[in-house]
Amino acid sequence: MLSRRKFINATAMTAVTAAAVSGRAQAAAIPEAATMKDPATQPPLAPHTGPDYNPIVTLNGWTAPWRMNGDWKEFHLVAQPVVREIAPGMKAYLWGYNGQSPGPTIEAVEGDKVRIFVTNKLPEHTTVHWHGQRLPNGMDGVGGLTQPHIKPGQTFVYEFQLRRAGTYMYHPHADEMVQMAMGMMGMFVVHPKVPEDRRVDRDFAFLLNAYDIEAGSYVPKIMTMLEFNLWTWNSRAFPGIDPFVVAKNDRVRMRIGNLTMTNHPIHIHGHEFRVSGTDGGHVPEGASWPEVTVDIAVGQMRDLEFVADEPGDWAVHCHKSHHTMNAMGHTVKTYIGANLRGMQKKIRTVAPGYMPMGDKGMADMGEMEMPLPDNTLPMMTGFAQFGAVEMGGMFSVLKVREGLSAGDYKDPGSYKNPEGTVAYEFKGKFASEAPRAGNALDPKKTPVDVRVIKPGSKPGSSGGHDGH
Ligand SMILES: [Cu+2]
Repeated sequence: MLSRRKFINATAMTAVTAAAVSGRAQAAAIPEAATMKDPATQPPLAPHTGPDYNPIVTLNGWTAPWRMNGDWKEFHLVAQPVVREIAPGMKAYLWGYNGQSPGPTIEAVEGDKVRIFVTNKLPEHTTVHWHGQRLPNGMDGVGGLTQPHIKPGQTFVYEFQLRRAGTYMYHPHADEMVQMAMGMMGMFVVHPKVPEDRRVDRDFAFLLNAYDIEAGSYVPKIMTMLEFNLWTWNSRAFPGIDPFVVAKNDRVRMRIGNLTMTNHPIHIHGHEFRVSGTDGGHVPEGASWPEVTVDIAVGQMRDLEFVADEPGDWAVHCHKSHHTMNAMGHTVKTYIGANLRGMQKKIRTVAPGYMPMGDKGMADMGEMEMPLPDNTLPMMTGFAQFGAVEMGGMFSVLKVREGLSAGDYKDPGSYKNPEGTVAYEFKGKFASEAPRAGNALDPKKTPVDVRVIKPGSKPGSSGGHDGH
């Protein structure tokens, strides 16, 4: 704990050494490490020092507070075990920073000198790597290679100047497989020095991550390489992921980083976006490209930008359909087309209430309230105004509404579709009951010419190879 007098002394020292390149003397006083208990999206943290910028909204997350010490912006991360709610009904025992996994988003401005204190409260050593940043080699956070490991109980200091604006991540480079499987990661956003540069109205950020937590247990299986059962955004799974709430005609940015072990094609409905940022920083406007889905590879960051000019509730999701499911058994047999009804009677003699499932697909599961083991999530779930959404995992909703005031991120509820703009059930007559005159496809009028051609031969030729 830091006494007030020590703090004042440290501040006084700042005045003396302000011109020094290294801030080692100033680092003597550690800023308090804020913690967050709430897994909901926290209001953006407006800058209270330096140039103005539009602050980040971290999906189901928050921004790390900082203090100025001379011309250094100081942050304090505490690596520690945390309890993270993945979605209501399921909690995971993870490792993270400052009370959550992911850790808080670090936000600063191009040109800022940042000093980041990292305290290790884990049971094993760690480091922090500042993924994508240009910095002195010794600040890169690769345990053993660029620095000694941070042992449990130790606090290390990272100091560097932010040389380019863009979207970055942070994560350990120490027992990496375990520590990342346990949820240790965060985002790092560097705003441009000129506040007007690439300004948007709503700037969202989230990480793609994944866990393998068996139903009924709480700790991720760290040896899993690909068969994860929880595909998450910022360690949350649908319906636990908050919506992206935006006002109609807002300029929207989504900054996405991938720290899973596979790629994720992220798809936004109803709008085209431009890929405006990559690992290398901002893409010049003329070189940005339009998409409705962008594949984000392992270790990559992508910025997507669009004008939200279509009101509605638009799905935003990973396009790998297994990644929009929660905990599922990959060994479940496929029964589509099988007649399970005959079996039902027999099985019910030994298992009353047995219900065959899956012979018509699995849509039934979205609506069914089946008893689940403790601490897991239904595979397909979530309800909206028209019924079961049948999703889980990496899925959320972009809610574009008219007349939202700036800074209003409250869930506005379901979209009220204007009359006559919702797909509806056809109640008229089918074509077979009222055939059109002169239907060219009517087999009675136009006999279909079917010929079987010997493989390897061309129609009209005698077969065999040409030219010999
Ligand atoms: Cu995916």
